[in-house]
Amino acid sequence: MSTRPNLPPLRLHVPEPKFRPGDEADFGDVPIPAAGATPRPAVDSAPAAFHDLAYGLVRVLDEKGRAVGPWDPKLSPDTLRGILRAMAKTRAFDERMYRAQRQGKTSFYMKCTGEEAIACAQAYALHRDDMCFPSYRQQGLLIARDWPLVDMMNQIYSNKGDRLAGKQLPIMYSTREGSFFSISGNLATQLPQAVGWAMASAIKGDTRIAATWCGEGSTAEGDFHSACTFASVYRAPVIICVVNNQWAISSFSGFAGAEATTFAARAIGYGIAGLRVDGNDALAVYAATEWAAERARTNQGPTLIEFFTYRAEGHSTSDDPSAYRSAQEREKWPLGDPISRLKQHLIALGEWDEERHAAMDLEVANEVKAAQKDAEKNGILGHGMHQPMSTMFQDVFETMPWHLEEQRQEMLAEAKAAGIETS
Ligand SMILES: Cc1ncc(C[n+]2csc(CCOP(=O)(O)OP(=O)(O)O)c2C)c(N)n1
Ligand SMILES: [Mg+2]
Repeated sequence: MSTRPNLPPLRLHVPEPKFRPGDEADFGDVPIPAAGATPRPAVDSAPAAFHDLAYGLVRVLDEKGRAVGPWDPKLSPDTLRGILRAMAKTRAFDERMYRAQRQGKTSFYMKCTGEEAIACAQAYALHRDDMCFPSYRQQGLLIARDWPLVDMMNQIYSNKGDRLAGKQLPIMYSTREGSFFSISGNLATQLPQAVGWAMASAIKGDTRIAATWCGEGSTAEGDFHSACTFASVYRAPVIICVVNNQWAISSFSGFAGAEATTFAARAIGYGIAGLRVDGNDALAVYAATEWAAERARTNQGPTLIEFFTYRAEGHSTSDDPSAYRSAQEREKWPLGDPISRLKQHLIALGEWDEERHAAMDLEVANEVKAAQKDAEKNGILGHGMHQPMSTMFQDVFETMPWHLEEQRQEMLAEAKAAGIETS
């Protein structure tokens, strides 16, 4: 085969996850710096001055639940309780909607279990009108911003209250009033869109910034890299968040490059400020986002933040993680559970206790249950047609192109001939 027998044959490296089903999981080799050990650079420092932060881990909450070090955002107990409640509500919402899918009330659902601190604490650190370009795992943004749960459920059920009229996959919310850009099933498209929106905001002389999220797997898409280039070149007022939950359906993070370096280190090549943050530490998430937002608001440019976390459950209701990863990973994962960690902190401060926590869990579960009851009045999957057939081609283009109008007419004529109701 070889044309030069004196040279070794070439070979490829194919990444392989450390643990597979049945394996003992051991994260002992994952470096976890102590809470409080990472310096906090001034917001106007040049990105080149803090390269180390792309390889470390910003952490605030220590093992005893104390907030330590320069990144402690020093939030009031009320704000801490607000973030805790948003996370608990997100988890309760996920539980309920997962169950609704299993009951056949919707076709699809995606949980964010274990990742709640990211969207929930960030919603508190951003302004309400900062524009969010999320992926499908940041439902916590809407929930923390007190967006009506019924509205989200209507979309999940594609029922007659669905503001998107059944045109999107369940969980792909969209709300202009909520500053929440339409979620796209095409991974990473939201990144260049967010950078473009941020550039437009600056061109108009506005004061609003943009934030965008993608999973670590999605950084392998070209869109991630063109977004970083534009963000760097024009110093766009944007925060690019990479949620590294270590899995992309059944592909582990190694296939997106995690064996070679960190995702935060992608920032260095683009000359962007890069931070790597404990994604299960709500205070570190808040502090990093506040820091990045201040950079963006004061024209210091973009920040790329990697949130290191773990996808505690399956990718979606269509997935079975026990087929490809060790069941022990979740319990062995060293950064813990974000809700338990913030709860422990509030208790350590003397601002919370087990009784109040149990009462809160009950309250949010009841709130979700009541919303579900209301949403189901608008219909669930399989219980008839919730949107008139005649609307099928609407709301895709501002003005319907001739070929869609032609197809619409054809469909209506066929439905009429078959005696199917269309309006
Ligand atoms: C362009 C594109 N490629 C592939 C898919 C199929 N797909 C949907 S989600 C997913 C995994 C994404 O993983 P990651 O970015 O890590 O996000 P996570 O699901 O872990 O939050 C894949 C491959 C898609 N929707 N779009
Ligand atoms: Mg992932």
